Amino acid sequence: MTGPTAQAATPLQELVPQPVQVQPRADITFSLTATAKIQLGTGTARKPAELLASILRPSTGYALPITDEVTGDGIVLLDNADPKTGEEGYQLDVTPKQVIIRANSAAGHFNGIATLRQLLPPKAEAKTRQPGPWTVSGASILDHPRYQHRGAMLDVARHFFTPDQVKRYLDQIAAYKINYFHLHLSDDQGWRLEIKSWPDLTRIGGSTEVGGRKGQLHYTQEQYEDLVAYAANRGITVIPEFDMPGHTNAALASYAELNCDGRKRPLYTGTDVGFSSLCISKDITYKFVDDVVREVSAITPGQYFHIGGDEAHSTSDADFVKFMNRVLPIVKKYGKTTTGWHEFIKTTKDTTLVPQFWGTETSDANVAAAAQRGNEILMSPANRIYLDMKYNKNTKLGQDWAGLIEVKDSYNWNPGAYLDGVGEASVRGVEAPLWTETIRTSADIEYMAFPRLAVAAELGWAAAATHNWDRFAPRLGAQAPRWKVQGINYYASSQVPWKK
Ligand code: TNX
Repeated sequence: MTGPTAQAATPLQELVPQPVQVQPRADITFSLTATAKIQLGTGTARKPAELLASILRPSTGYALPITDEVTGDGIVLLDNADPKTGEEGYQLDVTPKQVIIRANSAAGHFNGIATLRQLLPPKAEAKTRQPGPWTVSGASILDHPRYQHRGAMLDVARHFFTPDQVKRYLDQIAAYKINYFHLHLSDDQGWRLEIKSWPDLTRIGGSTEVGGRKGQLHYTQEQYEDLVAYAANRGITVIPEFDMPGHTNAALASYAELNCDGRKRPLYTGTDVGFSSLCISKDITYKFVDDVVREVSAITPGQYFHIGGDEAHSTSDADFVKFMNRVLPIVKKYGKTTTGWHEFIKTTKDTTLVPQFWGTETSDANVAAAAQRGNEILMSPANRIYLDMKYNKNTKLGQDWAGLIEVKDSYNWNPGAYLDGVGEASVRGVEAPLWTETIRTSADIEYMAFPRLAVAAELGWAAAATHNWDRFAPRLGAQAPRWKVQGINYYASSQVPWKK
């Protein structure tokens, strides 16, 4: 081959993220037909099989029954994958009559299925019946991720998003092998999850948002559990965040006793940061935190609880330490592992906790010291991978405090060699946060997240040695037909050769 544009690319050259090994088998083509079955050779693949069926049944119009018998044509899900595939990898082999996916875990099967979806024609993603053929080019793929944590965050506090809007985003991120979804559930402008022992958090604190819209702008615990299950059925673990001790005006407006002066704060619908703080010296503050962590942990199967901790500009350093010294043991008591914006890590030497770096510099002494002690760092540098940053000065949505982030800028950094003193082995993964001060609709979410969310997924999954913008750009551009079929409102950056 003389170059990516010298001949028509096959779907094997269009995968995002790039797999570890792709061996084309030019002599083989598989076609999914009306008699195909999704065959389970292992119980761990049932949820992945159900997800695949739910995507392919509407578009193909085929019955695609899920069977426990491995026989006949169709898609076969087996265990006993090559140990090289690790916890989350898979092998995918296209034969004339079957596509065989092997993995040693449900996570591996979810990832294999995400690859298979991209090997099928884009119309496979349609919600209505489309004409075939449903061909897959012959290939053997062996794949596993660079990092264990590939994340997306959605801020539902600045603007509230309904469960259906959140599910739409979950569908979109699952297609790129994102395995953690961080929900920013409280901030100055809103408290978004029902806490039964503190009902005014949502009754008052969840009654408005940026811009002043009024409503019941929160999730009941049942709705949250449904979202957690919806994510799990796509291989995604939810990480709930309750930001503290700053970013707490919504709570301070709901309960007078959380304020040092015993007076409720007014609701806030602007976009300033850094003006609020829980009252560090009052015991009721820790009763409040305990109740929130207890109730939320009980309905959160994932290991991580995010305590925020960022921009506590209205809390003194000494108070910040005092606060974290009381809060971190509460999270532990309820069986969860604390993750938080990186500021909190200066208050603890616990190496199991996960600081999320969100700075705009390439060095941070506290984060480097934590990495030296053994903490794993989650990488979200704001000037690289904040999805709310404008692409260029003409972008109507978003902010620019961390800079303008064109698609190439979001790609051209190495998470494993970015922060001084934080090498590859200290990096847990990459998360792309989407703050929503300026974001109000699903179309807005999609415009900021696509294509940069796919970039984050590539950085989190693809092997470091494959990092090359000229080779990545056409693969990214090849996603456009899939996004069009799904009605995803992406930003058609002129840096990317978009496929028609
Ligand atoms: C900073 S990043 C914040 C958020 C804002 C965001 C806007 C971080 C941990 N805190 O409160 O929404 O900037 O880009």
